[in-house]
Amino acid sequence: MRQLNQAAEYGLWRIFCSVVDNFGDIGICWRLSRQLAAEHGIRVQLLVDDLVSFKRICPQVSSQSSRQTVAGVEILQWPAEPGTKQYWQQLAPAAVVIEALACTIPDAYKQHMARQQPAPLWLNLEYLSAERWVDGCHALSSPQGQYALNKYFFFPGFSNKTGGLLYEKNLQQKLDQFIADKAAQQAFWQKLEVVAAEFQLKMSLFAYSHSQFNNLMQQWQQHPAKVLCVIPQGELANELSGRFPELLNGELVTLHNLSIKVIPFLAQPDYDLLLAACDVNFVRGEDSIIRAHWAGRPFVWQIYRQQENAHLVKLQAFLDRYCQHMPALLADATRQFYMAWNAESELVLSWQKFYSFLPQIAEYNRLWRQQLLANGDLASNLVHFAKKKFIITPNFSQQ
Ligand code: TRH
Repeated sequence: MRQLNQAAEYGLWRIFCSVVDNFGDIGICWRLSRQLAAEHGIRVQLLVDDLVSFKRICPQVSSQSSRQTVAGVEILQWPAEPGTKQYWQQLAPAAVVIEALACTIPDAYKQHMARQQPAPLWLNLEYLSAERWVDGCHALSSPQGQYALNKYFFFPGFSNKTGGLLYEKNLQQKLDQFIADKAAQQAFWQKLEVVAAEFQLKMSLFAYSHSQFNNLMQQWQQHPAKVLCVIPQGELANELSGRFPELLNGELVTLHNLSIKVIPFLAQPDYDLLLAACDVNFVRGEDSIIRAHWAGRPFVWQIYRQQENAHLVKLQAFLDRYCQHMPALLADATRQFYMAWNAESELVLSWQKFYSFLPQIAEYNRLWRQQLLANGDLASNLVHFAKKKFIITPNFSQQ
């Protein structure tokens, strides 16, 4: 009943997601949509232009269906332009419209919004950045003259002046339980056809291609105990399969003390468990870095590459915040390995240093996580923001 009342209060929320490349856009939109529906009782409609990518992170999605409901979220195929004016105009009015990650909603839909009474709350959910300027830009609005509408900029981020980070209620409890439950972990690894007990160090490696990766692999081969490196299907796995074709059949390739295995792309909740089940996680992009935070294990971030090395500025900004309270030696080791990993420079020495600090990094990460959680979670902050901006709109719930 409470949920129904909430739905009536908030009306329909429509989220637009365009998959530029990779999985970050849909990964973020899907988590947000599910959380708004499950935890806030909001009716959410997610419009996505690439159901095939979506299916990779959520196997329940049908890539053939233009309208379906999964996990309480209505999923609509975002139709290709042109000739779709009618499509946009027949959509039920939404109380909140989220243009996610710099996708551009169609003009015909903007006109539709402009005719709505009252006008919807229009938000641009921005990319994640730790840069200082974000603090000053979060929640600002920009008048969209030709439509007589305001658009608000909602920034995820690492400070209490931003919208925070995606984090589901009870996630910590769920992950802690999994970490404490040896049988559950064993069952998890079994599903991946891995005998986890054989390895002293287990790592997940979700990365863009990397010219120096071979050096790191050689280093891992010399590790004094057995090391497992699991690599999700994708770019890096394909590259490695040039040398070890059996990897693509799911076979374990063992090189001295290093074993490598390519694993299937997992459903999002299983990927969260993988991060919790490993001792070190190499993550990439905007969503997996945050999931690695919640897993509480040491992690290394390969940031999404941008032209003219613009991503390195973002990386420095992240490191400035993340390493701020680390003891100097720990901060040095972390910075060096991150920079080497992202600039594709020599990795062996910086890895050795980073590795020697793993227990301290894990401990530090738990404190850093608490600090971030004090900023509230992104979905709740978004709901709070909407509540402040728009007043109860019961009519929308009838649509
Ligand atoms: O896939 P990405 O490289 O996505 C990128 C980045 O987000 C980048 O910042 C953005 O600008 C670009 O897309 C367009 O990395 P990311 O963000 O970590 O997204 C991966 C998603 O895939 C995340 O939601 C976790 C999910 N995932 C699974 O569900 N199963 C898996 O097995 C793996 C490896 C990932």
